Amino acid sequence: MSQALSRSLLNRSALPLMWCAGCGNGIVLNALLCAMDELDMKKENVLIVTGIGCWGKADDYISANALHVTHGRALAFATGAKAANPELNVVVLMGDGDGTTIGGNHLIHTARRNMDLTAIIVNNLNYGMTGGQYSATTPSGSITSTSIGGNPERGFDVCGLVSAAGANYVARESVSSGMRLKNRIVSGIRKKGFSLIEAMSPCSTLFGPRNKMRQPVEMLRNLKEKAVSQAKFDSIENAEDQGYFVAGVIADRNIHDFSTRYEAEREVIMSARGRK
Ligand SMILES: Cc1ncc(C[n+]2csc(CCOP(=O)(O)OP(=O)(O)O)c2C)c(N)n1
Repeated sequence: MSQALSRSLLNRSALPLMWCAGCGNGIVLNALLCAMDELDMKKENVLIVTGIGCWGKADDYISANALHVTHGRALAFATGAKAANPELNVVVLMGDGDGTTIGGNHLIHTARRNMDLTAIIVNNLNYGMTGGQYSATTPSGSITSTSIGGNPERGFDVCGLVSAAGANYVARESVSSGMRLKNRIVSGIRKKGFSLIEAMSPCSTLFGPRNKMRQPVEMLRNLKEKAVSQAKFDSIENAEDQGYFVAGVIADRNIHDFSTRYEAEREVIMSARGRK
């Protein structure tokens, strides 16, 4: 990425990164830092909210205001912060366990409210930090520490769910395409209303080796091959069962966001009470 050298909001004092070799989190972090540079975001106006998990440690490496909160509740904290200070640029970083499994209900309702937040969910298809248990996004049949014979459940289509719930911007990319990921994050932060960027990423320590991808590079290659357009996805028989996923922009619209509507309604109430 050409902008990679600037990364003005990188907290160099926290380096080296704590993530395993071959993990995709560093690529997503880099994409976010480059996006923030491109948007000329100032640390005083940025709040990073993280839940618990490997990706939840990302705020350590970002030089901005941060809230590191309880597992699954990052969107609830972020909603409170944004409602209290609508000027803040709030970016919420969650794993698939954090954001879609224990935190799934918050995800649905934050999208429904269309809160003006940007969420980046790193989907590594399992609970990384706690030993590779299956999450709500683990594909059917995958081997994890809690599905040793293959996951009997079906994984969530996170973008489909959030789009149906009403978010203004929804996109999915793989870490095999860092520049596209950065571009989606830029669009998501620019968009008023709720934005979700799902980053498909390898867990090269726990998920890969259990699922016939011993080397990190095999996981990256697999992600690159399985990221397809909607048209291609629709043309492949049993695409989901074969691990294909749609990459690109899933939703991009301008339904009114919570903060704008709330502010207008507050004005009405205040003037009815004779106060401004
Ligand atoms: C309420 C609560 N339940 C469970 C845990 C244990 N826990 C910590 S991290 C984690 C899973 C994280 O997985 P994910 O969100 O997918 O992030 P990753 O580590 O893969 O980046 C769990 C279950 C916790 N800290 N708090």
